[in-house]
Amino acid sequence: MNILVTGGAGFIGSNFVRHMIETYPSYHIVNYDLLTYAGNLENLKDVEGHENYTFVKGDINNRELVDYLIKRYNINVLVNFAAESHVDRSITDPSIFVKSNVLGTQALLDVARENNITKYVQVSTDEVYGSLGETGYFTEETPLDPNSPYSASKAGGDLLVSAYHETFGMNVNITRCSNNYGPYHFPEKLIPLMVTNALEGKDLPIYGDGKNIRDWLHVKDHCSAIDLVIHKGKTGEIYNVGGHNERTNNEIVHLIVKKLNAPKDLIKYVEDRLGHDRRYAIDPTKLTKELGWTPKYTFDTGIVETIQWYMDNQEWWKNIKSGDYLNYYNQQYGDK
Ligand code: NAD
Ligand code: TDX
Repeated sequence: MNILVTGGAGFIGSNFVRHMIETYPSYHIVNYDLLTYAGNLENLKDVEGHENYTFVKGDINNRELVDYLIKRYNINVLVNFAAESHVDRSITDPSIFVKSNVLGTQALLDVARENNITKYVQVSTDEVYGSLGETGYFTEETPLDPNSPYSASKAGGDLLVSAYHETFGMNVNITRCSNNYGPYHFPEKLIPLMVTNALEGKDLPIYGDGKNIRDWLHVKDHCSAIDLVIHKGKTGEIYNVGGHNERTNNEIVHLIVKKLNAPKDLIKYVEDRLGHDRRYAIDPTKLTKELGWTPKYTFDTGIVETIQWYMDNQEWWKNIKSGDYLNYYNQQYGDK
């Protein structure tokens, strides 16, 4: 297989590129990424120069370049991770979310179709289903009901993928995963933000009452699910990905404080996120029953390993936190 991975320099994409190179030495992986603030080639330093790996910088909206790469590398599978991914940024500036997550997806679908790509996989999110009450789970049949500009743009991309399957018969799959955690997670997101702030002795800002619930999955378990979907996913199908691991934000932050032996008074309750979804929880039965997926990590071991990774890789996150990120951070948290 020759796989075009778009957005492969971000958090999940870089873990996926590494997973595929290690698992399938005969495949060629072409990583195409715009290197926005979230894209970072340091995430893939260890695979650079590997004979089955190529990196190309570019925008998924650049149809000519994507077309050229598909032809040049005889691409038969396209996996799209490329997206603006942070909910808070989508509240401040929604436009780029529509451009990359909706129009970018459409550009990829057009070029993939023109080149008769055998399989297109769209990496999506549980946030497209909106927010749950205290009980119940998202299944693949749950109606789309996105609340943030981020999740609305992801839902828009998903609808185009389904439409290209129905209208043009393209062989597509959509995966909808819950919140990931693990190595190379950009420090604007809850877990890496709290771990790195605690290591720096900085405040730990919890939005609202901290009782919002997220369903956490180790990024490597997400990668193994996408791998299965590429190889065994049935045409046009959607697969939810999650490991039944619901935690409140309060639980997550208290756990991190405890593991790092950090002072509890670093925890600060700040103004809530606008339109803050209360609870996400995934029912992964379809993926488990039909494709045989099972997660390998428990949260208890995964979070300890992840905290250790941030302790061992301080240069990686300190480089990020001292750059452009500082302006974002001051804008986001400065007045809270
Ligand atoms: P990320 O922000 O860490 O990485 C996104 C990558 O896409 C970056 O490398 C960035 O440079 C690249 N990119 C952005 N716009 C681009 C464009 N126009 N052209 C080419 N490249 C572009 O995000 P992530 O957390 O790794 O998420 C990857 C995908 O998985 C996203 O589609 C996201 O919606 C989805 N997802 C994320 C999670 C999560 O918990 N992080 C959960 C479920 C689904
Ligand atoms: O400083 C913070 N304080 C806080 O309380 C931050 C950054 C977050 N939070 C809360 C908001 C959420 O309830 O923590 C929870 C998790 O927040 P994020 O890490 O921003 O993730 P979330 O909004 O749940 O979205 C993530 O999971 C689904 C990814 O960023 C998305 O790309 C993915 O689709």
